[in-house]
Amino acid sequence: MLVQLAEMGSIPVMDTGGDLNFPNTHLLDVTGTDAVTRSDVIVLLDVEKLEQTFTVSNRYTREKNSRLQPGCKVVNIGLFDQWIKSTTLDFDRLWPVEYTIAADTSLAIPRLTEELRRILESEPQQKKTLEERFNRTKGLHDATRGRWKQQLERDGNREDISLATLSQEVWNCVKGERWIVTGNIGGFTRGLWDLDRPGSVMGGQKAAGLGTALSRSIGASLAVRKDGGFCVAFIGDGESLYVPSSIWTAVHHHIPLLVLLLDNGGYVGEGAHVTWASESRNRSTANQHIATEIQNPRVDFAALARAQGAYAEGPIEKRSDLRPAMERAFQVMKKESTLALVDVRLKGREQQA
Ligand SMILES: Cc1ncc(C[n+]2csc(CCOP(=O)(O)OP(=O)(O)O)c2C)c(N)n1
Ligand SMILES: [Mg+2]
Repeated sequence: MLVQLAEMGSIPVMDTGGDLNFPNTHLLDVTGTDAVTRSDVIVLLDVEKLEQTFTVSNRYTREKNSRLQPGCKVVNIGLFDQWIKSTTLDFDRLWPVEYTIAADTSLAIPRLTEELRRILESEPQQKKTLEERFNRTKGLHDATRGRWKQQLERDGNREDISLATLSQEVWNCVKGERWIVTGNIGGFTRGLWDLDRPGSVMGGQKAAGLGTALSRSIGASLAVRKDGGFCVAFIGDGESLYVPSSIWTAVHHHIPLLVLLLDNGGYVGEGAHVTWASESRNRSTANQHIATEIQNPRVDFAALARAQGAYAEGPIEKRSDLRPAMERAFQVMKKESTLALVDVRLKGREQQA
């Protein structure tokens, strides 16, 4: 539906990181570009957090700057406004919009498409403008996809495992299957995979609550199991330790799930924040490791999974070991309909998000 609307008006489309509604392979997909900064009209369809979408914020100083150019008109279509109440943590600061239209977007999009068709039929001179916009958008799309590929190529000589190479290796293994992916590993699944099947991405987590990743992935796998599907989950080492017993649940119920355990030795995002905060206040960083590192000993995640009857590989540190280990895990997961985990040691303190 959204593809039809976009193609009708040569409209660039941006995904804000929820469930997949527009293929990343489509030439009108401009996710991850600065298209929003140059728009004069923006239509939001089921976008929940306007401030997050429209501002660049500095993680540390908390300073926020609007990405919209002056005079840009925003039309908000969806139902999220209906549940706004009491706490701004749920929805950010209220963002000024031109119109708010309460609607089920599955009904609104066909209506918009029809209306657009009617207008374009009566204004054939618009054709050239649409063509020009299509070409500009295609250029933006290709350049962005190209940058993700370049990053992958740059990591090509590394002996250790980067997020780009991990993402690509997993893709090589599962493409053509009925997967549903969760965890965006620094944007590389969006950047390198072909996400073109509705329902193939399980999007963002509310409140960023740790402990949800494993259990949500098991739920997703359960939902697609009857169609021969399975979930591919990229999960942080810290995150996975919140509810490790959910591994047992997946094994017990024969739920197929491929877990790529992003083992960077701790709460690396948190650790970086502690370091930054200490440095900016002229304090020592000597205690930065406390409550952020999970080391001495490192956790043997493969053993943790095996202890609960799951199949496991790892820790894998070398890139050359990754593909065979993943192939083995993948085969067992499919054949035995169970959870298979690959513990991937990330050097260079790579972060999950
Ligand atoms: C229930 C809960 N407790 C604590 C936090 C704070 N928190 C955010 S990220 C994080 C560490 C995550 O570590 P990991 O999954 O290893 O990811 P990494 O930063 O290493 O990529 C913590 C503790 C949270 N979001 N939710
Ligand atoms: Mg970690």
